[in-house]
Amino acid sequence: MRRSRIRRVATIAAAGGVLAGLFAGAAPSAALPAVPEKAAVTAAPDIPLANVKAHLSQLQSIAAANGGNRAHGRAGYQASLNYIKDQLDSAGYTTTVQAFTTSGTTGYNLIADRPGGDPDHTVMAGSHLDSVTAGPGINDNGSGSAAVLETALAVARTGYQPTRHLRFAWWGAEELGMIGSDHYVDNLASADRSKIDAYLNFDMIGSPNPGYFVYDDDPGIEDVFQDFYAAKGIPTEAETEGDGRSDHAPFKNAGIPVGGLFTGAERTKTTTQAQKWGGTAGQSFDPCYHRSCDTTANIDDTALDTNTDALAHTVWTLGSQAPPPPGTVFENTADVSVPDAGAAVTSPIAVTGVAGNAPSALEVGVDIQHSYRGDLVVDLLAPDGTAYRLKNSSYFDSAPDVVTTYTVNASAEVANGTWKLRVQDVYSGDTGFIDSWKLTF
Ligand code: DTR
Ligand code: ZN
Ligand code: ZN
Ligand code: CA
Repeated sequence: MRRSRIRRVATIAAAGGVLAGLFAGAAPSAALPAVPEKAAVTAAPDIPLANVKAHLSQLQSIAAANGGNRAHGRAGYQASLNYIKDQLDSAGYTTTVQAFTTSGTTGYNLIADRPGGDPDHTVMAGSHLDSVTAGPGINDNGSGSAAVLETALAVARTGYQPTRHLRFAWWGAEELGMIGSDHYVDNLASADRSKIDAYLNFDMIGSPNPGYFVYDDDPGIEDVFQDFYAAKGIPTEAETEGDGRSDHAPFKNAGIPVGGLFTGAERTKTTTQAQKWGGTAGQSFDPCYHRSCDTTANIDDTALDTNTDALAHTVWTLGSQAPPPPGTVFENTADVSVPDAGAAVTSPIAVTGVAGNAPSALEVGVDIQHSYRGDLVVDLLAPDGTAYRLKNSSYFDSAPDVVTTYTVNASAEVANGTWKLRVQDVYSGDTGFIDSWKLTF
């Protein structure tokens, strides 16, 4: 049984190596910001399959009444959005319709915020609402849209009070290339991006010949999903084709931890997969993918029910975690010799599990032992290579050592990645070494 690794531990550093301080035991992994203790998680309710299927019936009726589809720029999409928005408005959500233009047509995202929770630590769950023009798009992606909607309604129905802020989203024009979700992320201010601790994506979660695929992008989120399936004895596989194939891509590209579920599209189920999941080997997971037969008959009820409950479990679990404490520290205590009047040397720190961008007041603590500090030029290198000058050389500054903390506005940099301290001794005579350095986010 995989255990979630999300708990806070002291920072440690291995000689010659670098270690983040977010996770005990295992090597650090990119994941949700750690929490000192998991708040008591109020268990998610079972989400009634009948409610989810009722939404699918509505979406199919909408398609039938609007030219047979719910595609971007068509009346069926607008009617789908209105249906979902009405449900959320009645349940007390703060809804926003965000317009964008693509292919010369206006598209729309629907964003629904649950009042309450810590807005500096937001958990998002989203799905694309548009279909292809070929049909009603009930599995792709009424399934994800209905599951996210019914989970949001369950939050309201149960009076669940999460620690983190909850936001739900329905994207436009995914079928044209994740246009709506891209537009949303592009228009998020950097400070708002860093407030999103997790984005969960649900695109095709009721395929008629289903597989159980869990996104493996962020191990912390993946663990939460895996705990659910393990408790039910359902084997899963890592969803590996998704990068770039659905609406989590813009969030991941912005450095936001992502996760999600998928039951398969055009690819064929193998014999091994059929042995563990049932269904038909040699047949695609969804034979009606992007076809007119993607109707309410194109849904596997067990997969839809199970995945909707997994969605709710993960929203409740992540929503109930206390926000991470300020000041997550990453440190490297490996000594690095600085050659006298020689080439620059670097010391790396791998930062993981910090959502969004680095802060505008990133603290850089350095301890450089040297007999004549005026020899030294010191820079901070961000993961993308951008250099931030911390100290210039100074021919007449004969004092020893550089032991101080610099504050850098690194808000333009994605936090996760390998940062480096670069030190060069530019005058002959006197020498020293990097004793340790650390970053505090
Ligand atoms: N792009 C999605 C279907 C899709 C195909 N592969 C994946 C992987 C992960 C999520 C979704 C998908 C669509 O056609 O909407
Ligand atoms: Zn599709
Ligand atoms: Zn889709
Ligand atoms: Ca020197």
